[in-house]
Amino acid sequence: MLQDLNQQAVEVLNGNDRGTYTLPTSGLYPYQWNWDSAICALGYSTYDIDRAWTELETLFAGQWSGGMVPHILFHESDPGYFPGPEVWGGRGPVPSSGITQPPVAISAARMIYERAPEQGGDRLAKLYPSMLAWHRWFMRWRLDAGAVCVSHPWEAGRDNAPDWDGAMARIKPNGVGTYQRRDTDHVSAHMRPSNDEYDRYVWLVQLGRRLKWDEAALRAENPFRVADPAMTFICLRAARDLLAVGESCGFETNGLRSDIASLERGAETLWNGAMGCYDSRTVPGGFTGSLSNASFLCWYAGLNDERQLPELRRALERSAYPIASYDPDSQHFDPVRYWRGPTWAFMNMLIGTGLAEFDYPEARILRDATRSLISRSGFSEYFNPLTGDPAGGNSFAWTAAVWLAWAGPTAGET
Ligand code: 9WN
Repeated sequence: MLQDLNQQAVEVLNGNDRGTYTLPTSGLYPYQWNWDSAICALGYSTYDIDRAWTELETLFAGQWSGGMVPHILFHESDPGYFPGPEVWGGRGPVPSSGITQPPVAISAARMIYERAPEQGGDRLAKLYPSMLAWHRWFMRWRLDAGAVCVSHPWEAGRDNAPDWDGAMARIKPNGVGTYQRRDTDHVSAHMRPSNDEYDRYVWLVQLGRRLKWDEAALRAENPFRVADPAMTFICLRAARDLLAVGESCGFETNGLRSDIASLERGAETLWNGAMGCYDSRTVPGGFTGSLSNASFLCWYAGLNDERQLPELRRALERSAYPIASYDPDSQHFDPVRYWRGPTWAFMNMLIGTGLAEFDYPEARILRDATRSLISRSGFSEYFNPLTGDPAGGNSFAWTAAVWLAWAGPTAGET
């Protein structure tokens, strides 16, 4: 039965494979997404190392001259998605969005290399300067006191997390005009962001396009800036991974040590002592009061922080199908609305990877819980943390990849 799921996972991944990149799922998301691709590459690496590298190479082929790697690459036009390339007006080598996503791809490159160094040395060497340029772009444009900020909820990848509510309320989406959402053609509206949120997402895209995605101009005019624990922790791990492979392979590592120290200091600015968790911080402003699945990525970042353990243990017990993307005891919790409560398998994998590296038994508890969830409800986009029911899109590439790379029985013991 679990072996059948291996086969099904490969079919889901291959079914979304477009040869050199992978769709998150066809219909709802007909393009290449940044952090989805990184997770897919980890899935491919369990049975096809060459295909795993190709996924990352296609992603980096869309890198802008300043180092930014876009969150969506529009390889082939598809009217089924809004906002498409003509709305974004990206200015890179491939039609794209104008924002990025957390750089899981950098850490994925290290993992894939270490899985089969003899097959990946040349490909890693070619990708390394592009990865370093992306890291430096974050350091140049996104830091606040060392924590990494997001400039759009879509950049965080946790689109409608309550973390952004305060910063979103600053936006008055006047003049956004009429547009047609396409996401609710595919998924029931009660599982998706609200229309008020969508107006603000689109308003921010229009602002970026008007400013030609000039980061200095955006820095001055964009009212949305939030220091995000997920972005900070994922950038911190990426920097450590660049340093590790740079040193072992003899690549340039200038500045990485001091960048790591800055990011560590930045992570500490996200510690909300009153709540006992890592929290987002609106800039300017303060803590957002958010205990989310992002709070538990500190171990993934290489920070063995015992202060975060009590809430982790509570999160593992509080819902039958952990880890909820937002604290079930919060007034903002909604078990099916996207990033306001549902469980996301790939976030569990990142959290569990970090926990395993510090030998916490919770790594195994989380992996086993994710295994039962996927066995019960399939390769869904996300899941209701209270009932385990599937939610969002189905036949999702990254959930299948998580099965192969971490949650399934052949993924190796944690
Ligand atoms: C906007 C593809 C992406 C994920 C994000 C997830 C969702 C897009 C959307 O889907 O975002 O980027 O249209 O809702 O929130 O994490 O990368 O799976």
